[in-house]
Amino acid sequence: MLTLYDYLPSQNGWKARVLFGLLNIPYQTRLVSIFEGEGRTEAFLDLNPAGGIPVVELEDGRTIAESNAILCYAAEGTRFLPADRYRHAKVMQWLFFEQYHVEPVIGTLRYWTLTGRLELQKAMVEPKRAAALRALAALERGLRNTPFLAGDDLTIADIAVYAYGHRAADCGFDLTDYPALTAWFDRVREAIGPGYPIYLYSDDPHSAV
Ligand SMILES: N[C@@H](CCC(=O)N[C@@H](CS)C(=O)NCC(=O)O)C(=O)O
Repeated sequence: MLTLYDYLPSQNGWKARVLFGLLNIPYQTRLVSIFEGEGRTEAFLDLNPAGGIPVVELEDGRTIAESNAILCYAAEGTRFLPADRYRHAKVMQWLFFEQYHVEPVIGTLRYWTLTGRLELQKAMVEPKRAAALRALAALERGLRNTPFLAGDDLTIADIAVYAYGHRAADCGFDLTDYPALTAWFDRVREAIGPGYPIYLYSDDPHSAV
């Protein structure tokens, strides 16, 4: 069985939980106490040299880190990662977009906001907010003429971008003027179905400053 090294308030971890659920992939969870430094231990760095979760450990002990690499591995050969060369490339386009424009921007702002770190990061907040607005505008444009990011059906691109994208309100963004984006949020929510709760950092007393 696969082992998922996870931290519940992480939306990067959430991506893997969702895909494993949709594909009925059995896995066991090993929670990593990232705020207590468990990700920086030798044992964990052997699993992922970058020290972050999620990490998947295969039955034979090999590991895969980076949430979107985990999605690609698990989705290979399924409807969530189309084989068609163009649609495959479109999925990759949005996975790379997510890792540059969404996760380190909306994800980081959300982390600072929900764990009381905004003041500590004061100089970086405005540039991040400007970058987040650019990301939201790009998504609004990209979703105007397509139900899902890579065509007519849900793919891992939607799961990845939705993970932090739909939490933009957690860091104070008002999405009233993003009708295509919010309609896509509804479509993704419906397509993945219930059973994938969002956890807040407040569930972890170690996450506060
Ligand atoms: N780009 C990576 C980011 C991984 C990452 O930064 N994970 C965070 C949780 S969301 C983490 O484990 N941080 C603790 C640390 O790096 O020590 C991914 O998409 O998986």
